[in-house]
Amino acid sequence: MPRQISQRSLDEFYADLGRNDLVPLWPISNELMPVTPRPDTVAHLWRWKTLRALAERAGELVSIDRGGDRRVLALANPGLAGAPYASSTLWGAVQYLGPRESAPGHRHTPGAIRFVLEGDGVWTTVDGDACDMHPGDLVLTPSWCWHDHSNPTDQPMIWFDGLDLPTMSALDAIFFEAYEPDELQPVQGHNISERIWGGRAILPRDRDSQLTSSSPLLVYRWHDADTAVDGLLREEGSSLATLQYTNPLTGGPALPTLACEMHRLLPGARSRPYRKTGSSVYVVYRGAGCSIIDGQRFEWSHGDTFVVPSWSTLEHDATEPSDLFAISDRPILEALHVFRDEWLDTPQEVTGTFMPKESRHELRP
Ligand code: GTQ
Ligand code: FE2
Repeated sequence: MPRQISQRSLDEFYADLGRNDLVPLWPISNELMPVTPRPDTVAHLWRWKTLRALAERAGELVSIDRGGDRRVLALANPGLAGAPYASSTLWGAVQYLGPRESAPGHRHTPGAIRFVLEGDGVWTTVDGDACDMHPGDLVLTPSWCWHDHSNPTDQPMIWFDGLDLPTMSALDAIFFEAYEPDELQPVQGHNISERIWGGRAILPRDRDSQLTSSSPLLVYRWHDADTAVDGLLREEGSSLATLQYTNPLTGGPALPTLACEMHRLLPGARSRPYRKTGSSVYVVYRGAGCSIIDGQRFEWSHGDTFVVPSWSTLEHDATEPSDLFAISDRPILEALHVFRDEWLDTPQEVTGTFMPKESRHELRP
């Protein structure tokens, strides 16, 4: 520097920057541009036992009214300062619909998926098409489609909800509209999209879809996922097979903003360590085992739900044949040409085991 600069003139300079709504880059550049992603989102797991019990209590204590619209418990990632988000980009939740209840119609720009964990006989009506929901089925409610949920049975139903809500919120692109004046839309028929678009790769020749960027097929059956993942696993002869639920018109992801996947794991071998940009929420549909995320062991079985942050190293180790359903923000990263992933050669050293909350303090009955 040409001449001596006094501490006082520097202090005054920084104060003047602040007063003029300016921030200098030099003290924060490493934080703004880390060498590799440093997410606030942390790896975390919610036990099914806890989710199930608290969802049921919500069913006893809280009605579904206009305004709230949904009886939903959002996964709140402990790294996100109390925000009701599973990761910085993904909404994950459990939704509970009691016997003979329905959740009123509405639509919003965030796109959503449902993956059924327990119960049978509920349907989600999506733009007039009542999509019947059975365990292991995936139902789409693409952006701006009217949707409501109906339970005509005497049993409650619980499913996992995934939405791109945090991303839409960051983009200030959220619009919402309640269906009026009735609570529910008229049902034009059941499983219409499945009859038209559900023929595996054999599809209508002369039919345009109303939906373009989202899949026109709104429901993916457990039986089809099971058959497909079984075939792939056998053919590849490995202990891990991954399927993507695709838009039959494009072969791309089911929703333009959300990827939906099914991972089948066989016991006996740890999967190869892997990391990718973007976060994922995993829902254990079947089986038992553990996943190692950045050296931490997360033990899981049916209904447990866990978050894998961006660029975290992930390995699975099943103790039973297991099926993990997952959502991720990968289509967004791919569309922007910033998706990266890699397989690593060395298994992680396990440095700790995740302790879920309910083993630290007991839940009330
Ligand atoms: O079922 O329509 O978990 O609108 C969050 C927002 C579910 C739904 C959620 C929603 C819904
Ligand atoms: Fe909704």
